[in-house]
Amino acid sequence: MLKYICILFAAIVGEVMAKSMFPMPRLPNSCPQETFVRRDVVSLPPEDLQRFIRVVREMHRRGWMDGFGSMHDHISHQIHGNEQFFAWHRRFLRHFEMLMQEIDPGVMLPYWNWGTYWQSPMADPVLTGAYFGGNGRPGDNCVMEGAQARWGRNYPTRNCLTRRFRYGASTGAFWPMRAVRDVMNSAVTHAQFRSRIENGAHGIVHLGLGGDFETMYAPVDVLFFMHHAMIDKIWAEWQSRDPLRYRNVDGYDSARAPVTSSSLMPFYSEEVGTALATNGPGYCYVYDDVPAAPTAAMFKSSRRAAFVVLKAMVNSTAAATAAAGEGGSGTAADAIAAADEDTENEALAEFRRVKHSANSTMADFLPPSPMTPEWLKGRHMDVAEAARMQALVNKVVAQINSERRQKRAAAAAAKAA
Ligand SMILES: [Cu+2]
Repeated sequence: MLKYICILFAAIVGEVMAKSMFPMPRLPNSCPQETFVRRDVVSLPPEDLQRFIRVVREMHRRGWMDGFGSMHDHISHQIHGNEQFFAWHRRFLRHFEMLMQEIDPGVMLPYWNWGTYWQSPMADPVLTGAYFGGNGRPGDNCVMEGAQARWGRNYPTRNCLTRRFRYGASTGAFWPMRAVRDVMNSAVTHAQFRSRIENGAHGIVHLGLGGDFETMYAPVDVLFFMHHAMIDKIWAEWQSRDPLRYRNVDGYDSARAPVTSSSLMPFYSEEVGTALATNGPGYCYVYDDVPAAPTAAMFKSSRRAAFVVLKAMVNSTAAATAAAGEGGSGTAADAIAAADEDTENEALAEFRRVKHSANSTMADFLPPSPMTPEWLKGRHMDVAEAARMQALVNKVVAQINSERRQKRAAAAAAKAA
């Protein structure tokens, strides 16, 4: 049994949580001898999905979703728009996952890979009644289908859980993974990478879903944790390309003080350095298609040296890791990136597109629409960086379109010959 540090939330979150205790389990000092893998939610077998849904419903019943929403809201300026963003959200997700495991120890937080249906998110199964529901209903924007159908919330006011898609019936496009990989390839420092991801691929999903999802209390919606698990996975993949990224951070916090691995994370008061490896002590997880951090040997401060022993990574990762370990110059992540040109994602997106618009099979993909300066500023985001990311994603989508046109032309020519 984990020991709870019960925090009386009244002082921080006001009346709403005054009577209830929001559990803050301490991070364990080591990991069990098992591999805990976070998977794509659509790859979960039905019984695992049902277990996950049962757990989050129980968390909701206990008022914990309100606790997460209010906590995130109250310190929002400290954890967005600066170098606490990645580490703090990793810790926050782990907090959520540990509370999940209080209810059912065998359940892991899955991620929502919005890159699969980036072009037409409304066709994403995750946004249907079979998973976590889509748009709120007309009028009051209440989510009426899926795992959170007719959920209420008590923070910041008593209401239903809401979503309101950006364009009425549509969220607009998200980022294709090829553009995300462009950012992974070009960013050198943590600060660069954080700013480019936060002000690009991350923001557009919050804006697209709208309603509670575009507010600072978005963690009242379970989908927040699955979206941020995807963001965390993207960070983990970028880290896996250079071992130093598991040890060092850079940039500044909200008070313009430098962030180092010994800076403390807001609210949790643990060092940023403790959150830099997903399989480090207390975190103890890996993503199904991201190489794990090398174990203790590379960490100088091995005061807590018990890392997860990794046995059962998925095949592609295991193979890529083995290849990298055999003296190859490329990293495991490079091998994976090379194998994954996102053709599958694009094919899936195109399949849906064709299905949904029979007359426009020749239509180009559309890039996400720009986030407005007002929207960005209200969320501690960077208008100039968002504009640079918009230019990047526009360019990548144009490349994808031109390749598709060439392919079609080649196919037509072959047919004619
Ligand atoms: Cu956040």
